[in-house]
Parts: sequence; structure tokens; C-alpha cells
Amino acid sequence: MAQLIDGKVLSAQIRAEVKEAVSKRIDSGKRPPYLAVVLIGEDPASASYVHGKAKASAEVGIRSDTMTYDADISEQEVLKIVERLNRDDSVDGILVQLPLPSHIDDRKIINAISPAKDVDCFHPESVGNLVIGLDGFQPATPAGIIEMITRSGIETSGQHCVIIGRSNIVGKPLANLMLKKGIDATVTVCHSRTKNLPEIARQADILVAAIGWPNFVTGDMVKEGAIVIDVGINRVDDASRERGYRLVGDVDFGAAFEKASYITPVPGGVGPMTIAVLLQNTLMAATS
Ligand code: BQF
Repeated sequence: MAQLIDGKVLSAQIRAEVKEAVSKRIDSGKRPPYLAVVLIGEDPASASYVHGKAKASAEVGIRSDTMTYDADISEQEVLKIVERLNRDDSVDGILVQLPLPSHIDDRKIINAISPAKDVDCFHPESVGNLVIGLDGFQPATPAGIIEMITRSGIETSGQHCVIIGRSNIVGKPLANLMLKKGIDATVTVCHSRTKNLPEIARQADILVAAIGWPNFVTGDMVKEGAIVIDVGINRVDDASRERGYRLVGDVDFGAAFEKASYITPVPGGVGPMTIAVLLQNTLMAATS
């Protein structure tokens, strides 16, 4: 039987720390940190994420502005918006909500964001600093996972961390954070072409599921006593819910719960931690 790692509780701790630091900053006569959010199109999930980010910002005293544009805005227009925000000294952090409509190249937009304002830590310069192990912005979901583990008093040094999923947003940056001095895990990254994936997963002391496939991780893939981190946010139809769907992770929670020592829920697990790290990054953007 596992112990639950509560992302709502741990993210509230981080948000309280950010709120305290913002309040000290304002007491010292400085303006509040300012996050500019760019939302393109009407994807309901994206709109809901952006809403959550704005609300969490307001609660800790970070000023934020969500700028919304029609899905048919041109790539050139988006680049102009980013460049204007880069030049605006009142803007500390710039967040362009992903995914973008298919006629806009994500990479072109991300590369246009000033690294000094790159609170998502997606710019190649930010990613390079992460890989080298330099201080700077932290990728929100991976850093949120590290915070969950370390704030729960879980030892990472020498532990075998198996990450399922090789995305630029979760799998790859998380591998780098797990390898960082002070965390010191041994890391394996699995993906859709990995042979014997269940066998490798079973070797994990810390198993991270970031695939985007409900119930991909079954009970037989979890070693007895393993720590299971579920990054999945999947909408599955559920007529009994008001919205017509419910959120589930990438892990068969019931089966994994029986074998794991610690496990994260969905919702209320990694998701709220992601938002908390975004707030930390925005404060950092204003401070430096
Ligand atoms: C929770 C995201 C896929 C693609 C683009 C809290 C969030 C989610 C869940 C959230 C995500 C996922 C975000 C919960 C931001 C995480 O209570 O379980 C918060 O807002 N997220 C995003 O901005 O873009 C995504 C997932």
C-alpha cells in the first residue's frame, strides 16, 4: 500500500513561499512581478490551463495579463507580439501557451522569446543551461516532480529513475534534473521504440510515467516499494460527470497503489506543482 504524495498540499507550500517573497519585494518599494501570457485559439484545455495560471499568479501577488488571439493569427504577428514583450521592461516573464495552431511553428516562437524572460524554460539557451547544470529557470513540470520527491523526504541519490516518455517538455528535461548534482539519480529514458519496456520499468526505484496514454503503466510494471510519479493528464469520457469527462493519469492507479511505497494522484498531483514552479520562475525573472 502506497502513501499518497499530495500535489495540492506541496504546491500550496511553494505558493506560500513565493507569496512571502513577492510581499517582501513590494515592501522594499519594488513593483510586483509581471507575467505576460499569450493564448492563441480556443482549445478548451489550453484556456483552462491559462486560467489556472492567471488565478495562481494573482493569489501570490504576481500581476499577469492574458492576451488572447484568434486561431488564424499569422506566425509573423505572433513573432511581433513576442518581440514587443521582449522590449517591454515592465514584462518580467513571457509564456506562450502550447500547443499552437498547426500553421505556426512552435520552435520559431519559442526561439524568439528573450532567454531572460523564458519562464517556461523552453528556449534553447535555457535548455542548454539546464543540461550543463547551471542555475536559471527550471522547466515547470520536471522541477515540480523534483520538488514533490524532495519535499516528501524521499532519497534520490543513487536511485534508478526510469522515465517513460521522451518529450522536450517532460522526459528529456526531467532526465537532466534527475542527473543534477545533489539529486544524483541514475536515469533511464524509455519511449515508444524501447524494447522490453515493462522489464525496464520494473527496475525503477522511481518510475515516472509521461506518455499521454491512460493506464499505460500496469501493476506488473511497478516494483514492490517503488515511487510512482504520474504526469499524465488524460480526458476520458464519463457521462456521470458534469463536464462529460474525467481526468486520469498514465498509470493504473489502483494496481500501482498496491505495490508502490509512494504514488502521485491525478488530478491533484504533478499538475499543481507545475503551476507552482511557474510562479517561482516568474519571481526569479523579476528578481534578476
Ligand atoms: C491537477 C499541459 C499537456 C499539454 C499542455 C493542475 C494543471 C493540470 C492538472 C495545469 C498542462 C498540464 C499544462 C492539475 C498546465 C498541467 O489538479 O491535476 C494544473 O494547469 N497544467 C499546460 O499549461 O499545458 C499543457 C498538459
